[in-house]
Amino acid sequence: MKKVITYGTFDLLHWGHINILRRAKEMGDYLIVAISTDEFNRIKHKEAYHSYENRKMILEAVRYVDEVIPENDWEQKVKDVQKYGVDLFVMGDDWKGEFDFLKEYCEVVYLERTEGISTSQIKNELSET
Ligand code: C2G
Repeated sequence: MKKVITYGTFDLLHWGHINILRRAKEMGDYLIVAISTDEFNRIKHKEAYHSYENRKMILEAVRYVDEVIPENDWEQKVKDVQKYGVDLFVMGDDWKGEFDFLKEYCEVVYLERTEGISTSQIKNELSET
């Protein structure tokens, strides 16, 4: 069974997120999503609208997602890949090259980001109404 992992905040879940989750799942058999905790979001200088628990619950309802684990820090990826027996690491290409150190442990693929949508765009446009 080919296990895939991806990481992110996934706040205000939108079709750009669904595009990468679908493609990531299509590249294997089992998709793990490591979702940023509220504390880690602070480290990423991100303020999520939904709490970790609610973002986790929403992701668990997505057909492409098989398991959701917490992302607590920048350092956990190698451990996660080993602990969960991950074969493939996938991220949007806004992260291209950032996680190439994982190539020692698994396949690393950066997928094209979906243009025209983002959580910050949603927030900005709603705040202008
Ligand atoms: N994404 C995408 N297209 C968009 C928006 C997001 O493909 N229009 C992808 C991002 O490239 C990322 C994933 O969806 O792979 C989740 O995006 P975010 O929730 O913004 O995650 P981010 O803050 O980039 O956190 O350790 C990695 C970090 O946790 C990534």
